[in-house]
Amino acid sequence: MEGMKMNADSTHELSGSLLDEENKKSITDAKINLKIIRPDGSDQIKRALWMEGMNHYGADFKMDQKGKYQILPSLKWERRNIKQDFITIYRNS
Ligand SMILES: [Cu+2]
Repeated sequence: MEGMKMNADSTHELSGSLLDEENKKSITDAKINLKIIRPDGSDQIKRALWMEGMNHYGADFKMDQKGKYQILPSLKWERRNIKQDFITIYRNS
């Protein structure tokens, strides 16, 4: 994302937000870890941090290969653990 600094180990930021369906407010205090599995099978695990002003959680990853990436989010909020299935994205170029 523009204006955000990435280290040499990262090429892309993955970001997202969470909404409490009961009160329609953003959840800003969840603990989110993202595991990414790259096309060559190597992986990175990072904590996604809440970014005030951007209003999203974000983490930087190295996504420099073409092909299929699998992302596994692991969320913890108010003592609840939320496990999600893999999200699959493809990089074509
Ligand atoms: Cu961001």
